[in-house]
Amino acid sequence: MSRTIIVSNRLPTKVQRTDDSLTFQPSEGGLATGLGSIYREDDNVWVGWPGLFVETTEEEEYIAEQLRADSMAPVFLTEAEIRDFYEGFSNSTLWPTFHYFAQYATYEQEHWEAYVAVNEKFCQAVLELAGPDDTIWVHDYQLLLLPEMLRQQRPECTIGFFLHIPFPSHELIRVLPWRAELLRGMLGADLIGFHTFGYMRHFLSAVSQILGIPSLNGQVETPTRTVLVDAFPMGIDYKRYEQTASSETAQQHEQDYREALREARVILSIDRLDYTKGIAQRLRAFELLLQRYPEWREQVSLVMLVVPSRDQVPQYAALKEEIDELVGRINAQYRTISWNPIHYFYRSFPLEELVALYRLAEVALVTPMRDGMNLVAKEFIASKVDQRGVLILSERAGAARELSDAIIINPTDAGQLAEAMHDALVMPEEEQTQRMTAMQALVRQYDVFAWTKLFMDRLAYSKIKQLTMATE
Ligand code: GDG
Repeated sequence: MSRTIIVSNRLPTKVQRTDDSLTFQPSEGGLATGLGSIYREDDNVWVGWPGLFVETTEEEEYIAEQLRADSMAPVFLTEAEIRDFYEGFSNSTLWPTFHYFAQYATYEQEHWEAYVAVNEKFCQAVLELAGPDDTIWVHDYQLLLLPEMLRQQRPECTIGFFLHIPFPSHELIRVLPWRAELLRGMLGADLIGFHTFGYMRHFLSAVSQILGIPSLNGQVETPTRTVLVDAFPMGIDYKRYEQTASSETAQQHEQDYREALREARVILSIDRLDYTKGIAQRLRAFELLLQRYPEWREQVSLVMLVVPSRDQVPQYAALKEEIDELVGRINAQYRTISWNPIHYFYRSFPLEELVALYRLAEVALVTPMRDGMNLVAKEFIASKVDQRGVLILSERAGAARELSDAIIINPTDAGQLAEAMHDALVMPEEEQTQRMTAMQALVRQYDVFAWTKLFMDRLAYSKIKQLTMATE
């Protein structure tokens, strides 16, 4: 019987060291939820890094044994690989380039070599598990070379690849010294998926401009195979957010927050710490709102959650300082004894509290400079069980392609963003309900389970197509 193998840089379980023991914490991320029903079925398995450096083989064996029981197979990374492959090539070369922050990108040959070596390591780990007829679904920018590496070793396998971040204009891709290798790596797949048609078009034009391989209707004709390319906008586990939002616990938390904030109206922002998310620009726009519309002072607070992330990369440490400084300055200037303009948290919250904040907020600010999709926007919508609330959404988040009933803004335009906040705060309830209901229908229907099914069905179809073409 053929099996399905999921491969991503991180496993859906986070292994952490506390004092001298190890803890295993299941991830609550969207991908883990969406693929949970697949990798735990039959003989299927998820291959990935458990997220920590492990020194001894005894410890590696112990971790592998624990994870095996939950259908996972770990790939261990050395300290040098974590530095050069993960923090280096993945997060300091590919991440900034693909998010149009080319000025932050570094181009280190050593990082590239580590990237190739770790992709090979993942390849070996998959080969140990994969039979000739298996289906392998590879995820994200850390593993762009893996599809082709697998294709070389297992020509008959069905291989899918999904990119969770934007695919930029080929003008950015061409800057990378290793552009051709990266594109060829992806083309080892039978099906390549992106969040939007825009990313897909950029990819097809990069393949044509850089590799000279043409495409027609989303089909790339390499000398040996046809590769299908398509858009699959990722969704969330809608019911989970809807149910959590209706729970007693979330309602109680919301009540507590409301009292603590003395009934001030709430604008909410939630992100990982990242320069792509437009956090500093958002703070400046909020300050502009308070300057232009003094009537909102003491009436409205910005509740801003920033989840710590990648603090070993220098730009992230600098961004953290910039945010600390901006929040401090704005609060110092505008606060009163009974009102704080910005409530800033630099930590992560349990799901019930997160959803209580979605319930509480009248306005959600999702204003990244660039974002593959952005699931926070969809979670806010799913949690609005009373159909009230306004989403302000950046035109440069993948989610904007679907959520046209949000207030769509250009995140670099602070003036426009300040006006959008004002408009959201005065929007009549009827209009809020109308927009929210339309967005809920869409997010409910195209949830993460529909996304997984669509991709897997299309992947199976791509294989049948290859086989038919081969016999013609
Ligand atoms: C990448 C792409 C794409 C945040 N704070 C807390 C918390 N979160 C959860 C949110 C949401 C997730 O983290 C963030 O997902 P995003 O989609 O917004 O962003 P990335 O992490 O950058 O993800 C992105 C995604 O992949 C999927 O393809 O949409 O564009 O960059 O689910 O809820 N969760 C909890 N507490 C927090 O404090 N429990």
